[in-house]
Amino acid sequence: MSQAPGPDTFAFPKGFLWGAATAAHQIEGSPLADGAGPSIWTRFAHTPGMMLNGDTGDVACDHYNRWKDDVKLMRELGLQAYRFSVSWSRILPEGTGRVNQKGLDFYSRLVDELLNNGIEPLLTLYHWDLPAALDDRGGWLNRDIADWFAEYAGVMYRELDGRVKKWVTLNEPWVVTDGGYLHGALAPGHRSKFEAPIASHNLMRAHGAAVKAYRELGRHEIGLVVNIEPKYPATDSSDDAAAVRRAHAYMNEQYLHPALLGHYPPELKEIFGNAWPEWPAEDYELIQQKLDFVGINYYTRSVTKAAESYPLNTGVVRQPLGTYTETGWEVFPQGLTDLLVWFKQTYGDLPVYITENGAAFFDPPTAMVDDDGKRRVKDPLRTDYLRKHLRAIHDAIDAGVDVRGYMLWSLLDNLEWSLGYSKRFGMIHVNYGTQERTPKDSALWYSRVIQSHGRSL
Ligand code: LGS
Repeated sequence: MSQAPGPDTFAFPKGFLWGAATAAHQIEGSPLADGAGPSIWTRFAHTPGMMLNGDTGDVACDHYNRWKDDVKLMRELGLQAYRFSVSWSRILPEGTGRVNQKGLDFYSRLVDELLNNGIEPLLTLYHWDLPAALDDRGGWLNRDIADWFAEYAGVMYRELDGRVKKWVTLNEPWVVTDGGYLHGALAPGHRSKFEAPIASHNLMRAHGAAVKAYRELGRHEIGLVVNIEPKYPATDSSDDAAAVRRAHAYMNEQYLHPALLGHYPPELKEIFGNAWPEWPAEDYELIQQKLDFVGINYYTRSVTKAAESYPLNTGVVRQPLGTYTETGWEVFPQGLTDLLVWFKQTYGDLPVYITENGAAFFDPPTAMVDDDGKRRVKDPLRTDYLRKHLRAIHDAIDAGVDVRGYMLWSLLDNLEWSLGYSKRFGMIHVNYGTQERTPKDSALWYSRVIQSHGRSL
């Protein structure tokens, strides 16, 4: 029989960092303001047919103008950390070369405001918005991108390393290649089995080059953020076991293996066949740099079976008794414990941050006004999701995994990439007609969790 949780059951380790996350293109708006160059996402969103309902990031949450108010909201909720990303083409409008001081100033002011409010910044250098000028030169398919990325990273380190102490090179390289180069639902919208491995490999070379540059120019911590989705077999057949192996290698090991172990999992060759190239030995040396932490984004698991699909030959089995979010992802908190334990067993005792976790559930476009005249958004499903996942993290910590913090996805409702504004992940509701922000009930709940350092879970 399981015991009812007592007051200290969910106390988190000292120093555990509670925060929330966003990404530049999803919240900022004003993509061309103050001399910024276009990114592939600005271009993609303006290509007819690519975005649900024709939505674009032109206004988004107008965070580019409302950043000060947004930091105030963070402080009011008691956040200790804020993970955000920098838009490369605000800093280097052509991707390399000329630095746009006004772009740098925007992030510099944001960081100062965070620090003045006692909020620790976690800065992601690349959250998918490649400068369009670099896409015109081949983007992630061009080997030179490792140098381009290190150049941009260097500009940021020089400007902010005194004030930013936690840096992330890339957010979810798997999504960049699977969505951007293999299946085409995300920018730059390519569909090629031959391009995807090249883009993946260059992402990892760029990651390595940026970490290497950090060791020369920075003095704090740097890591990589990956999305991990544990794979469970649909049946105990050997075909399904092989499908799980392929899906796991493709999604969960493709980036962590080279970054931390210095090689790719052998299944990639099996999946991509002759589209998987042999890489020069020195590439692996560049990719495998010492990291200070790994960031893990977790949303769901998949129950996997062997099935005809391109190029993995796997399928996902919907669970008849499962709970699903608005994006159709199964709610499965145990998967987060399992993956953290797997991470420790596979890669050792590296510190881990949960850099994203959260859920889209239906919230109305306008907050309701309660009897007491206050605006409110009741979102019990999100609170339930968050509570269960935080408990799952606690279980992993009990099992010995060194988890250092939790960044809820997301601070604000925002542009969910090609799904536009149709999916709301925020703990703060955004009325896109008025830009009015309303902390949802889940945000008020999270605020109490932070205050009690997890005890109120
Ligand atoms: O907004 C993105 C969030 C939302 O859900 C964020 O920018 C990304 O970093 C991250 O990919 N995000 C995200 N990922 C969940 C992916 C789950 C895919 C499940 C597919 C099952 C069929």
